[in-house]
Amino acid sequence: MVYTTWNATEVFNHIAGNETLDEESLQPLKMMAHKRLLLACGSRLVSQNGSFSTSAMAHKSYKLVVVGGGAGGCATAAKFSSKLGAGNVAVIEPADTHYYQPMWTLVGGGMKRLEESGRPMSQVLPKKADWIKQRVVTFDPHKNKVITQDGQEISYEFLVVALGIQLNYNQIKGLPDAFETPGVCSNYSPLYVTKTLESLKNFKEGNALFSFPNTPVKCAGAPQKIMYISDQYLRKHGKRDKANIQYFTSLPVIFGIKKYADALWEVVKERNITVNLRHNLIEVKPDSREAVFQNLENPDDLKTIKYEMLHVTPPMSSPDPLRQCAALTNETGYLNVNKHTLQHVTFPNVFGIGDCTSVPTSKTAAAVAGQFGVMQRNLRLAMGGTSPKHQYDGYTSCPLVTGYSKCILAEFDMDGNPLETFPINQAKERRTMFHLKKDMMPTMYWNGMLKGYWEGPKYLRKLMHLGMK
Ligand code: FAD
Ligand code: UQ1
Repeated sequence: MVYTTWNATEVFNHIAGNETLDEESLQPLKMMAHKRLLLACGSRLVSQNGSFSTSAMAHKSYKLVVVGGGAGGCATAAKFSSKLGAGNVAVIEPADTHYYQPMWTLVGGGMKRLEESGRPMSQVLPKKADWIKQRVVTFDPHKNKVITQDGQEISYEFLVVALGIQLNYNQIKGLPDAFETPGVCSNYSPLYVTKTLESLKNFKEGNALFSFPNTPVKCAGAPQKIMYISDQYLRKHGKRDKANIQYFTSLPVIFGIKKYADALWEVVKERNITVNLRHNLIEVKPDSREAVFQNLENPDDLKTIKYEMLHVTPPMSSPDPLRQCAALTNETGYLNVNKHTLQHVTFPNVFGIGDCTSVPTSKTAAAVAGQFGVMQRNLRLAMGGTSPKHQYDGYTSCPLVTGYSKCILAEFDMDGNPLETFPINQAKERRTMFHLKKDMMPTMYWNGMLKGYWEGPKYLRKLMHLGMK
């Protein structure tokens, strides 16, 4: 095990994507962004079949444009399309299916089916909003417009950016091709999540490896939730004594918040799981079934380890079209918003919500819910010509599922302090929290959050603590 001198704030900033890069680290990013910008500009002129696009001159205009129809975008569109009426709100979203991603932990562990986690986008986006089924390729905040892949220019009075975070599997040598081979899986994509259960079913003997990348991620607990579920699966099926379970994390800690980290160290000790801190997965060799990890404290130290099963959490980044717009982003490429008001720091008619923003908290749907309450109120004030006054406290939550009936419900704020809803010790593994995660949260998401009614458990917390928190 490697020990380092990172402090809690550094760890927290790392997970939240809030760390700054030096000029040398930024150089390759800038070159890549420049190349992609040229490609993106090209795609505006040429349609998918290679001919010139007839829609290159199409131009539409809206009071509010929402980019991205995921958790944050859907809630925002629902709230404002009902307030502003038909024809005033557009959502730009390319996907056919809206996924409730938090369910993928349970899909990988065989507790839910993948189909249960998705619904047609047409059913979840509000009827009163125009759905532009396109990918945004260029942001032009100086001209209050965005440009889509098929060349449409969409103008706005107000813009909400809700693009989520980008998965970069291809930054690991050997991926994504190795997903076609036995034992390699990832709960982070609908393409690979069903391979997790398949890998567990086919497990005979050897190493079961679980990785955490050297970038910010969404739901920082998910890479280890599936490890605890896998441990329980292997025990249930009489294969645990043939398995060597190992966690390889780029971080210097098991979890960013000490209260929950202490509880998780107890879990790994009790379950006989090995934790390797400051190790980053850099290559998968499917022919020899080996994974290569780099020791981040000593980069020349590469460890090649045989696997029977390898669960990959990919490196992630701000989405390319956003990263390429320097006017909108901070030095790490995320949408540069005021962390309390969620208004853009230089364009007052631009707001952000969710994983694509610079807000220094752990990226989760629970955080999106908390941000939504603040953002929609501040956006309404901005639309009425008033300055935003509502303040986001950084609330986020990570239900750390540790088996088929147990869960530690981590809840904390942007300073890394626990901010718990229930007046009990939430660092303890509990069956009630497991049912909250597995049975209650999906209903709350589909029927509350996506319709713009769920703003996180702030009022429930006050009630539970008799107004004291
Ligand atoms: P998303 O919901 O990801 O939506 C982004 C949308 O933008 C997508 O629909 C995408 O298609 C669209 N988009 C992307 N690029 C473009 C483009 N160029 N133009 C237009 N649209 C675009 N959170 C929890 O609170 N609790 C959990 O237990 C939990 N567990 C998780 C487990 C896993 C395995 C995963 C993967 C995530 C988990 N999360 C959890 C995290 C949660 O799902 C995300 O934080 C949340 O969905 C973020 O919402 P968002 O609106 O920012 O982005
Ligand atoms: C939450 O609000 C939320 O967003 C919808 C989640 O995402 C699925 C969560 O996992 C959790 C735990 C919360 C917080 C809710 C309560 C009732 C504590």
